[in-house]
Amino acid sequence: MFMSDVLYEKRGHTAIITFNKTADLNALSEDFLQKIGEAVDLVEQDEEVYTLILTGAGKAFIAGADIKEMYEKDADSIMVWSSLGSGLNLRLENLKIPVIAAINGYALGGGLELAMACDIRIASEKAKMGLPEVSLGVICGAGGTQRLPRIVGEAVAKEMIFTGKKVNAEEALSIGLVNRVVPPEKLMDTALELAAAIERNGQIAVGTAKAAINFSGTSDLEEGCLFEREIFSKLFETEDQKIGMGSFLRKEKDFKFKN
Ligand code: CO8
Repeated sequence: MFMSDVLYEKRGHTAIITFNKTADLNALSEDFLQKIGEAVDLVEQDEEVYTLILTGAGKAFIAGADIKEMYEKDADSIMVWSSLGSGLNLRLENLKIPVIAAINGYALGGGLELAMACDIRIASEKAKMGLPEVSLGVICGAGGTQRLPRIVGEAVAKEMIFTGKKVNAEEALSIGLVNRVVPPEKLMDTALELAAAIERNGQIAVGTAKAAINFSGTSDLEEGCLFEREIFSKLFETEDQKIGMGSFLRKEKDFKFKN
């Protein structure tokens, strides 16, 4: 499906959203944010989609929020606008399925904020990432100050945010900002292989694991373990549990989960 500057495609159980507004390096304007949101609607409405890959066309994943559009804003209008970005990121983070960011190039400001709301980040060797907002006289407005320290730790996050410096793919790997780095021509294949490895498993279990891991970000250990135990036990009401464990016991290798 083609939605002007956002491309939506399905390959088997994998949905791919490609940011395709190359003239301004996929800068996040209000209109563009809305279009990305519409593509995410398609993912949410389709129960046959098990994983989502986000990537960019051209030399950027997303080079940040649209500076031309932001320049004219005041404190009230920017709140409305940045809540669109924050809302999109929270939606991605809370999608029931795993979301993989395949970072092809620049992921800056709002672009890195969006990538950080994804579950797994794979970077091309050409990727450059950073939160340069302070160089524009502002700070992150879509969760960057909250997610970066959770991912890389507070000290590294503070250095990156206070300096606004960009890190390349290898540096990003060394601080845990991305899961792996691959040559540009292998980026999509790697993301698709990862998606396929996830899709072979029980999808209710994968979604439940995502919910449990996300919960760990906002809870203490005791609460988290309690939450895990509750949703772990609910999985014993699913057919997938009987299929997965039964197949192991019968030594069947070639079996499929319910969905
Ligand atoms: N906004 C608007 N236009 C942009 C942006 C942007 N963020 N980034 C690039 N462009 C445009 C350029 O203006 C240029 O347009 P034109 O051809 O009309 O002059 C075109 O894209 C190509 O860019 P360059 O010529 O600059 O390409 P280079 O390869 O020379 O440089 C860079 C690439 C280094 C990525 C450079 O474009 C750059 O520094 N861009 C800005 C990066 C940045 O500062 N991003 C952070 C923005 S602030 C932010 O994201 C705050 C988020 C707050 C909340 C978000 C809610 C959604």
